[in-house]
Amino acid sequence: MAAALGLPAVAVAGAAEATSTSPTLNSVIPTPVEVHPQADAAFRLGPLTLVRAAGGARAVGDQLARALRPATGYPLPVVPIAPHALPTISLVLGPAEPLLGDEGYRLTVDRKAVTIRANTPAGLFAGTQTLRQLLPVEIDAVTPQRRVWTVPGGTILDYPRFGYRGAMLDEARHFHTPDEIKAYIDEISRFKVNYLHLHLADDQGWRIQIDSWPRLTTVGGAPGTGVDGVGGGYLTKSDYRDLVRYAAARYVTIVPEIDMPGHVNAAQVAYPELTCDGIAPPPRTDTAVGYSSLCISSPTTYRFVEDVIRELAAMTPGPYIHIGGDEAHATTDADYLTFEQRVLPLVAKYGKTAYGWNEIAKAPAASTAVAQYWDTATTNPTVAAAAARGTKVVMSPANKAYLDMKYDANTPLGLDWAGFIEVRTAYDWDPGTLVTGVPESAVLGVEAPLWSETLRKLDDIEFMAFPRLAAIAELGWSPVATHDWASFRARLGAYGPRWTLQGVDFYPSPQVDWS
Ligand code: TNX
Repeated sequence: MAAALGLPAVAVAGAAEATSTSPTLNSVIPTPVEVHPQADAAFRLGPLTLVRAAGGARAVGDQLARALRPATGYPLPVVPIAPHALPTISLVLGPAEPLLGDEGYRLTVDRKAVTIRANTPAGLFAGTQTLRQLLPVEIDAVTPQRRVWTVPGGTILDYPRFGYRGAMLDEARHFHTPDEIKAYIDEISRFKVNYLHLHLADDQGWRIQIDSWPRLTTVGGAPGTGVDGVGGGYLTKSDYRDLVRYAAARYVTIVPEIDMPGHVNAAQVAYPELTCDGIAPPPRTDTAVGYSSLCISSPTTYRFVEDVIRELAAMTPGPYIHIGGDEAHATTDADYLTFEQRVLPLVAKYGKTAYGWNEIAKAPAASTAVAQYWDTATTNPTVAAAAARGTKVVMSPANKAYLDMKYDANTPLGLDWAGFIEVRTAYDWDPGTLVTGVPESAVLGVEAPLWSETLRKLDDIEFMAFPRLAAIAELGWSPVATHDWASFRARLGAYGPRWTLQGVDFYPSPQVDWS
């Protein structure tokens, strides 16, 4: 093609030595709805390739070009209109196609062009994540690589099974910095994960600035807070807003959580008036749960809760405020109901949908809320009854989706109260049929929580999250008919070198043949 146009030949010197095999159209994680490979239709990225993206597609085009430039060394200019003769990656919004919804896309690859079409920029972004996986693994290198950059020919039609595909990071037990959170956002968005839930307060620490209760962070986020006293730190409002923006640019929505009425020891250390006896409890740096409770009969409690919800809602453009509700073992059942009946509606007062751990399903007011299922049982009559009344459910069964569970007895990090979770265990379940009486129509999606009692740094997060997060992402995105361990295992094995090149410290599970 280049020769026919009188253009310089693509720099292929050394390409013959490239060792990795090029991916096929069937290599993508999460696997797409439909894949139709076409022989002899591969697209070759070269020094003259353009990225065509106009209007609402421009930002995604810029991001794609930025992602592809370092390894290829090609300029990849982003232009609104491209001459037909030049090899082009086109990102096109519309014409509207209902099947694709808000996040779907069509990808077409032939010799002349790669075209991604979607109804929305989010759909284009999803398509570009697919495209990155169709390029040779060296595309994830940070320095120029001499090799031939081809994309296999054919077409992909793709859209998600569930609208909610989440990851959760526990900021309370050990604080993770904004840069670490951003790295995690980059890593999860590669798999079309579209929500990041931040667990911002717990017994050991409080990690988000609240102006009307400043000691929450000056005391609750001070040095020495966190498990083992090494997790100090907190997000200022400006840090948080910056994270919200950073995530939004990757089509990830932040879900903030303040856990209540239990898991509040750090708040009570800062403000003793949040206890019933007015006496500050000692700060806690251990990993016990279930010992603290807000004072359910006190008006101060509700002033506090409303202030926190109002300030969180004001800095959160996303639809959800998570109010915890788990393991309230120091709250009586009657008090728990009183509390939830009063607090769940407060979230709606500030324009957001209430979200909580599955215990909130006990409260009638949860019928308009989202319940996060962390139970390990496949029957839970309370959650099933709530689902029948309208509660939507996000599936995070602790024995399958908890990224803080050890892979096996030898895993140096993590906990094991819900069992060991190897990659296959994380993959082999169906969110649409897991819990009796919670039909797929009641399931909003899936989330993989990562509690950080044992996790201090980004490498720790990566080691526990990957590869299992990819398994949960596939359960959330791909049609149930495509579910296939042998296929997933093979695609994962081929993905390993991408993590290596990105510097992601993944767990090399013995269940997978890593390339
Ligand atoms: C249970 S799961 C908790 C957390 C712990 C986690 C550790 C849930 C809603 N609560 O407080 O961090 O176990 O795996």
